[in-house]
Amino acid sequence: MTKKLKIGITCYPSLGGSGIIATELGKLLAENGHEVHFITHGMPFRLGKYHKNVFYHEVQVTNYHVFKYPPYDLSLANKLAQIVRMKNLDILHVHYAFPHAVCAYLAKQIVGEKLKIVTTLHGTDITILAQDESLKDLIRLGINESDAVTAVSKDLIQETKSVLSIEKPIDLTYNFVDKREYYPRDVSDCRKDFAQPNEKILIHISNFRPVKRILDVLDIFYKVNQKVPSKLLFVGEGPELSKVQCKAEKLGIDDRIIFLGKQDDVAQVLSLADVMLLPSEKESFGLVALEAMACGVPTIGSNAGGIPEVVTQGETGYLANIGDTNQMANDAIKILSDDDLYVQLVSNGLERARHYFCNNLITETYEKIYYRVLNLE
Ligand code: GMT
Repeated sequence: MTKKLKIGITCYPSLGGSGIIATELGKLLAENGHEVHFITHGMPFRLGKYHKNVFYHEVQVTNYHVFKYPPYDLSLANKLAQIVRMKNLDILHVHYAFPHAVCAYLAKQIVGEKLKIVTTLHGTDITILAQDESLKDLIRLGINESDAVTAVSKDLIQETKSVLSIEKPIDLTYNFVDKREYYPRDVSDCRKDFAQPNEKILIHISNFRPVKRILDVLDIFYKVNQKVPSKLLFVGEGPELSKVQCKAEKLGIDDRIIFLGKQDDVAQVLSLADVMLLPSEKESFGLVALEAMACGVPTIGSNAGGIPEVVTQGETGYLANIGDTNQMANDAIKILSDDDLYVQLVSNGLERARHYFCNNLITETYEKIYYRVLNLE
C-alpha cells in the first residue's frame, strides 16, 4: 500500500461540514505523500497557506448571454476532465453527491474508465436534495456510477439505501478531527471577556439554517439560565440569525447572548464553552459535536440522524427527542450542576474523540478505499 496517488478533490469550498472534511482530508493525504488537487469554484476556506503536495484549480463558469443560468455543473465536469488528463489523476474524490458525483461521472465519460470515482455523502445531499423529484434520479445515477461510495454515519447509509433504493455497498467513513488542532485550549484569559467566574458558557455553532432549530437553542438557554447563571455564544452566520435576535429580545435574555459571527479558530472558541447545544431536526453526523467533544465540551442535543453515533447518551453528553427542549434544558442543568458527572463526561468525550474519530484512523480508511478501487490492495 505504498504507491502514492494523484487525487482530485471536489467539494463546496465555503463554510460547511462537508467542505471542512474534504479540505482537512486533502491536507492529511498530502502530508502522507499523495498529490492532491482541489478542483472547486473557490479556494476552500480551510486551505489557507501553502501546503506541500496540494494544488488548487479554480472552475471558471462561462456566462455567455444566451444562458439564463450559468452552467456551473458542466463547467465543473469539463474542468475535472481537463485536470485528470493534465495531471494524470488516479482518483476523483467528490464530497456531497449533488452535483459533484454527476459531474465526476461526466468527466469519466470524457477521459475513460481508468479514472476511478469515490463519492462521499454528507447529509443534506440525501436527506433533503434526494427527496426532491427534480434531482432524485440524477443523484441516484451519480451514486450508482461511482466506484466507491462512502457516508459519514450508519444512519446516512441506511437513509440513502431507503430513499434512493441503492443496492451497492456504501462504506462508513466517520468524520474526524485533527488532534493537533482540536484539544482543550487554555483560554482562561479570554473567558473573562464573556462570562463572570460564577457563570457557565453555552455555545451553538452552525450555519443557522432551519434544520438546526436555533429557536430551540434559545428555549433551552432560557430555561437553563433561570437555574444556572450563564451566557450563550452563537458562532456562525445564516438565514435564521435575525429570528434569534428578535426572540432573544422578547425573552429578555439578549444581554446574556453574544453573537460572534464566523470564526476561523473554532477550537479556541469551543474551549471557552461548558456545553454545546445541538438540537437539530436533521444531522447526518454533527461535526460540531465531535469538534466540541475533542475540545472537552459535552453536547446536549437531539437524537436526530447520526448524532447518537457521535454523542453517546449519558457518557459523552445527553440527547433527547427533536423539539424536547424541556428535557434538553434539564440535562444541561444536571451536568452543569454536578462537577463529578461533568468531569466524567469530558474525560469520556476526549477518549472517544481520540479513539474513534482521529485524523490518522479516518485518513487510513479513505486510503484503503482508494487502493481497493484501483486494485492496488
Ligand atoms: O449542516 C449543514 O447544513 C452543512 C452540511 C454540509 O454539507 O456541509 O453538513 C452536513 O455534513 C457534515 C459533514 O459531514 C455533517 O457533520 C452534518 O451533520 C451534515 N448536515 C446535515 O446533515 C444537516
